[in-house]
Amino acid sequence: MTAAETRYDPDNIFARVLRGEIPNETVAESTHALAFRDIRPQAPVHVLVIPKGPYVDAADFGARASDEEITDFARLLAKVAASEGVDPASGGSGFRTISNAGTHGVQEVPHYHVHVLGGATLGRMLP
Ligand code: DGP
Repeated sequence: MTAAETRYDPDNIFARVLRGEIPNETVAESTHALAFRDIRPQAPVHVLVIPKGPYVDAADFGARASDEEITDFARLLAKVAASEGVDPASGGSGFRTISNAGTHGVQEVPHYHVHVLGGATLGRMLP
């Protein structure tokens, strides 16, 4: 096992969601990814998109996932933005994606996930 693989905790909350041990409100699913509603929504639309594979964060996913997994993940995220009605390309008013990593990123769940937030004007986080 590589160092990156051993860094992954197979008992983290989203691994347990993927195993069906914790219920979730699924929004969409693909071969390699799952999208479900955040348990503590910070906006009217707050969906988490996660890969089914054991990746800790965006850098780990980008370094170790296959091209097929990465494409599948991006396509599912696009599908969620459209189905949640927030994708500007299909008449939505827009959305934000956030992915926290590590201590400074204040990542709570150590399984890579992207927050898709929308449904209201969001506060600016960057200058
Ligand atoms: P973060 O790791 O800081 O990017 O945020 C993790 C998010 O996961 C946080 O917004 C709350 C959400 N969350 C934590 N536990 C659960 C859970 O059991 N189910 C769902 N649907 N969301 C969860």
